[in-house]
Formats: sequence, structure tokens, C-alpha cells
Amino acid sequence: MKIQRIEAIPYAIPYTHPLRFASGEVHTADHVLVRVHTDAGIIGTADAPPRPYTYGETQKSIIAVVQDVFAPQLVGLEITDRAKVRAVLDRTINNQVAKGAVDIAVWDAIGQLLGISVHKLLGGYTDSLRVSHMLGFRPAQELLEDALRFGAEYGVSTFKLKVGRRPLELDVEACRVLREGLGENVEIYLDANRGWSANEAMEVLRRTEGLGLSLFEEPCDAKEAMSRRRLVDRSPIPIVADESAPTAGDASRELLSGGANAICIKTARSGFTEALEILGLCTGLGVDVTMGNQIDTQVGSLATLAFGAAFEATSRRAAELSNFLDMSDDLLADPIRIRDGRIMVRSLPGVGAEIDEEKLAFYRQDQSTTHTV
Ligand code: MUC
Ligand code: MG
Repeated sequence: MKIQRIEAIPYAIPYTHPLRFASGEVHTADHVLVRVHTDAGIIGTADAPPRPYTYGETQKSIIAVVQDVFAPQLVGLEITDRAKVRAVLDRTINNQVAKGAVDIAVWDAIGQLLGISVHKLLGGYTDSLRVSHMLGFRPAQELLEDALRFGAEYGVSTFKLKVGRRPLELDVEACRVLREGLGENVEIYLDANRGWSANEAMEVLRRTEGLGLSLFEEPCDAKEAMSRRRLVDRSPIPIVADESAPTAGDASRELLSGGANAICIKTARSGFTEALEILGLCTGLGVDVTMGNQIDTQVGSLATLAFGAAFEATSRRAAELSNFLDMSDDLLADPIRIRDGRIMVRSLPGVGAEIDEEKLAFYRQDQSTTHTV
């Protein structure tokens, strides 16, 4: 079964609640749906969320690199030859999200060809993941109300708080209000998206001592190598590399140089193939991993779920799977449900992301019937 053509379809779905964080904010899911068509009629699907403030990719750049650079080299390859696909993608530097989507779509097609879910194909460790919900910049009291609502409605008891604001007291106060309002049994961890310097992050650790925070993600830019190493050495909680570790090479550099002692895996920017390498590196070195969210739609979240639930190490911690709740709609035909704080994997062949074609026709931006948001 050979790759016949690759589509990169731009679409836009507005958010009901914009998400704000130290490196940017999102109001619209202006993503790209990548479809890898095969000569047997099987179509592999994946979602690509452009994050210019994180990787420099835009909706237009993802479409261009998929259509003009990757597709001409991939058409004609056997869909099962993942290492050949990987070698082609590797010939182009950067463009992590575009590469991730092509890789996931290829795995999706292979799963469909074999009649098996990608979750099983990868490892099939467990059938559900606990959900961690991401809280963007808001006044402390609103954050608490949000967290209580997610707890009551969905049974979620793990929250990632976006921090990195100045003055840093704003975020220290938010941590205090959340801990007091949520009690001791709720897990809270931080993600500063490089908003602070390493020394500011150290000060935050000092001021939040005793609040039982579990992890601190990208406290500062990883380029602050010396101060960040000092922070990692002195921190009582793991320092997680997220955007500083999109590839296995980046993850090994951060871990071996002492810039991090835990890694956030995101299928949206690593695909399944490179996420596997990152996971192997982390389990080999004995460091924790988290399953992160690239502010994914339900289509993207299903890929995270398939990977995260496939292995013991990735299913130990709650996975970030609920950003889609901030979006007004989605392309997934059968919506994801969060019950008792968990999402169940799908047993459909491939990743299981069946697309609602009417919705895609409505939200896509590349046809004359385009709906603009
Ligand atoms: C995260 O964990 O950082 C925000 C920016 C981005 O690239 O991903 C999100 C979530
Ligand atoms: Mg992060």
C-alpha cells in the first residue's frame, strides 16, 4: 500500500475561552488537518496545531512544507516503511509540528491497514488515562472557580497552572489560592513557558514552598544554561523540559547537561516515532515523563491518548488531554468524553479519529464555501 498524495487542509474553529500563557495566547484553533492518502483508499489523519511563539511554524508554513517539501518525497513510498518516511522528514530541519502530523497520519493508516488500534500497535498498556487540565492566566479567584468546576463536572483532580507573569507574586498568590481552595488531594504543577529567568523561578520555588506543587515546566529559557542547571540542582521538584525538548536529540541535551530532569512528551510536535525515541531515552535514564498538550483539538488529543495509554511510564501521571474544552467545536465525529477524571482509549483501527466531513467543510478555509471566523 503506497502513499498516493498528502492533503494539508487549513481550518479555523473559534475558542469559547481564549488561553493565555507566558509565551502567547490562542483565540482560534487555526490548525491544519493532514491527510495521507494511499492507493488502497485508506486515509491516515492527523491534526497540526501551529505554535509560532514556540516553534516558529504557522498555518501557512505547515501547509507549504507538507505540500511542497514532504509530499513530493513521500509519494510512492510504502506506508509501512516508517523509517524511510522518518528519513525523508529528517532531511528538513525544524518544522516539528508539520513532521509530527505526517508521522501520526502514517501510523494511523498503518493501523487501519492492519485492522488494529495504534494504541495496541504501540504497546497497549492501559485502556484509559487520568486527565490533567490546563489553567491559563486569570485572576486567582477565577482560576479557583474554574478548577472547582472542572472537578465537579469532569472529576478532574490534576491541574497545570500557567505561570511566568510579572510581578511573580501574581502567580505565587494563584498557587496559594488554588491550594487553599482545592485541598491537599489535588495535584497542582506549574508551566512558565520561559516567562521568567532561572533566578526568578528559584524565587518562586522559595515562595511556594509547602504548597505541595509537583512539577515545574520550562521555568526559564533553556539557553540560560548555567543558571538553569543551578535551578535543577536545587529544586525539590522535577524541572520539566517541554518546548526545549521537541526532539530526542534536544531531550538528551537537556537531560545530560542538567537543564531538566523530566521531559514533557507531545505527540503533536514529535509524532509517534520520535516520541518513542524520547520515551526510550527517558526510561533508560530513569527520568519522569508527562504527556503534554500543544493546545490540541480532540483529533490531536486522541493521538496523545493513544500514545500515553500505550506505555506504563506515560500513563503514570495525569495527561494533558482537555484543552479542547476551551474550543467552541471540533472536527471529531464522535466527541471525547471525560468521566471520573479519565478518558478511555478507542479500539477503532488506527488512531480512531473519524472526521465529521460536514464540520470540516464548514470550518475549512481553502474552498469557496469557506466559513470565516
Ligand atoms: C504548554 O505546555 O506549554 C502552550 C504553548 C505551547 O506551545 O504549548 C502550550 C502548552
Ligand atoms: Mg509547556
